[in-house]
Amino acid sequence: MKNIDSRSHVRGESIYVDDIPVREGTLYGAVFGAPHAHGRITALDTAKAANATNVFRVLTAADIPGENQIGGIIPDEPLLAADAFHFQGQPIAIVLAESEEAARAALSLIHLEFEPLPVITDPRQARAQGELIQPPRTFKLGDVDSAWTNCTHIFEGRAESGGQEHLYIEAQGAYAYLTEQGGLQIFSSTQGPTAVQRTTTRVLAIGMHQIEVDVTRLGGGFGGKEDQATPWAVMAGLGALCTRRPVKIVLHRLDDMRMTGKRHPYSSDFKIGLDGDFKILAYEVTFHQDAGAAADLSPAVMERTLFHCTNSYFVPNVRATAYSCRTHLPPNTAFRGFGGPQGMFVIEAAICKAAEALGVKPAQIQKRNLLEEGDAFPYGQTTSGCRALASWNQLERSQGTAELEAGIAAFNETNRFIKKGLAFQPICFGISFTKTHMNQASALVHIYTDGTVGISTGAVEMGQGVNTKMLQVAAELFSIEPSRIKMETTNTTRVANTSPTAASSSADLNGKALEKACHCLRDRLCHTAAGILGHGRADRIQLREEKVFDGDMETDLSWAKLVEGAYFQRVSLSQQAHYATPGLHFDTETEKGEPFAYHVYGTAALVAVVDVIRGTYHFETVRLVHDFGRSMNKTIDLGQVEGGLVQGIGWMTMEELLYNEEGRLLSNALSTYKVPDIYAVPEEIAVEFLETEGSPLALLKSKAVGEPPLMYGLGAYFALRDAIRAWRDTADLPLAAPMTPERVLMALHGPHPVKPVPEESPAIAAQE
Ligand code: MTE
Ligand code: LUZ
Ligand code: MOS
Repeated sequence: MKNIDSRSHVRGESIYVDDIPVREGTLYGAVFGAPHAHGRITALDTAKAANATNVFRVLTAADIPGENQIGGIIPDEPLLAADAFHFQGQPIAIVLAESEEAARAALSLIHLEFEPLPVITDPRQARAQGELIQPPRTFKLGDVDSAWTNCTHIFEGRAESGGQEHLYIEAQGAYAYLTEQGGLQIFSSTQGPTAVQRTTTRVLAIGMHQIEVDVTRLGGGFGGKEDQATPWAVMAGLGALCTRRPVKIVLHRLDDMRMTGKRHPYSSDFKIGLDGDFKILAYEVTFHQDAGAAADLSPAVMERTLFHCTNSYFVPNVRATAYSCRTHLPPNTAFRGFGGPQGMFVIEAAICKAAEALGVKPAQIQKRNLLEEGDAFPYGQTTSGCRALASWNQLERSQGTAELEAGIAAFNETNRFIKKGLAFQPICFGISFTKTHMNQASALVHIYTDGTVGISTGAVEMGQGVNTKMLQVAAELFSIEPSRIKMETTNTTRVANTSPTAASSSADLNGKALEKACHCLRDRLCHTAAGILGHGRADRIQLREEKVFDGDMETDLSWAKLVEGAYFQRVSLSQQAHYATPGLHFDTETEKGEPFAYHVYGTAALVAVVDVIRGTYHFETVRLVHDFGRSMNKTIDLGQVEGGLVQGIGWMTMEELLYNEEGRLLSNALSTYKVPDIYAVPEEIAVEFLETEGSPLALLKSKAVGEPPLMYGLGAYFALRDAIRAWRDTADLPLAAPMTPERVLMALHGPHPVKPVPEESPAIAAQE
């Protein structure tokens, strides 16, 4: 089954917010953001802007009828800054004009006076000054303090990972207009339609029942629209309410990059202890999360960092503490992996440091410590259906990693100016929202009298293929042609109170709700068919390929005739259903529980090739074995693995997000912020499906696949480090990502303390 959007995507016919035909009288909004990172507002004059040609009105905090508050977890962020601002680009005013150009042009006429205040851009400094979003949290297992005495080897260090721009192709945007009787219609490019509805209610002081949020699809979200699509939608709604005209706000790419939050940078300290056999006995880690200027989703992201602090390893004694530090950057937010990758990077860095010091390959330590069935995570849940070792072994066996390793050694022996490096990257990712109550979803199915079907769920299509998977569920349960089924937009009046499409869980949650609805309808139709066939034995009825079977006998009744018959018998052809993942719980007092429905495992091997004169590099091959359960759509799932992997490699290598000390984003355009393009993609990506039982909590036993593959990308950093090591000792190299070509060059030739370069091999001497 192909992705149902492929055809319209390729033909340019797919509809995004900016493609919605606008209504007569539409106004266009442009947002005036704070010119500095921290300041107290002393004067704001919008009169000149408001009088500019084609400008209709300028809105400020004073125009907000409800609460000037958009903070979801902690109420610490205004929609429009009124007294003070806390990051560069923080929205202060909205210009509404007859055209986008007129709105943008008027921005420079807004006059703001402010008293500058000190700017913090370093999370450790924020912690030192007591600037925390919430109190720190600590996850513990065993007894770390007494475990150190049993360790043969102990290593300490610091690990740092940078931020990451989402760079969804469709920028943030929304379109809103008033309908009759106080209603407000909002089209938003959001992963969380209910979040938009709820926050609009708060800010505009109108009931949720008056607000209809509709989402056709997103041109990518990657977490950047889980929460941060909301303010633009609320602003469009505010504009519509204040002017009684339709309002459209679509961010310019440069504004989107400057004003929105990104993946959280982390700066962390670790201490790791191993026994003589390289078993990890103890691990202690302190995370400093750069939350930016407001909480946004940072507390939840920080929580997932703690959940994944030991990645796919069993460590009997752990103490992990995380600080969410308030700085003056745009509030950082969800990004594929949601803090998990940042947590995993630190233990991988710790293992790498240990391996380099002990003179062994990191893989030796990694493999020795993989989780086994029944092992406990620091949060109390134990593994079930663990595939950590299975995926590693299968990778070694069928992807020829031993030959790969031998080939690299031979290559490095004989090549002086090009060096190769290898890294193994196991992953383990927990599936479920870590906030238990969010693990619910619903679906609504209508069967029309002609036998066609319309499906609504709470899931938002953002390129990950969830609509195709939903359609597959209905097609399979009704045993009808996919062409009979239409996936409707995600709309808050058809499916209410949704969780955002996030946590890789939307196919599982919404698909399970859809399964329930389809089962109900199928049961009703089987009863109807049994009645029509005269025996009343619904248990004998089967729907198969658009036909009704009585036991194994085909009948004259087709799907379409059955549906029509049901209508004339006044049987309901519509069904709503709700699903909540069973068995989940978590206690934040003890920091123990069963937060995840299941875990996804896998192992990758990455080969980096470094030009040691230039510091440039590429990835020759990535081979991986991934635990899909029983993939319900291999094409889509393969796409998720490839996309996630490349996005992870980008984060670890070329994507360097830079703010200066004034909190100004320097990498603010595509000329200065590099994401992987087709040339940066590994030459070979070999994905092997580890076919497993799946999990009963996964949709059709097809495991969630959206986020986990991003974490294979962590290996890119370590493969590069391994290649550099073939040229020069890396012991004193900071464990810091991204490993840009600039950083690689400095690692190869820079002034860090150098240990003696190993003797040159005879083969290289011969080349001389
Ligand atoms: N794939 C595409 N093409 N575009 C996206 O925006 N977002 C990722 C992932 N894959 C994303 C994507 C993120 S962050 C998540 S949480 C999941 O898709 C969400 O969808 P799912 O729950 O259906 O897996
Ligand atoms: N969003 C969220 C997420 O609110 N809770 C989560 O646990 C989560 N995990 C991954 C991605 N988004
Ligand atoms: Mo994904 S970070 O859960 O939107």
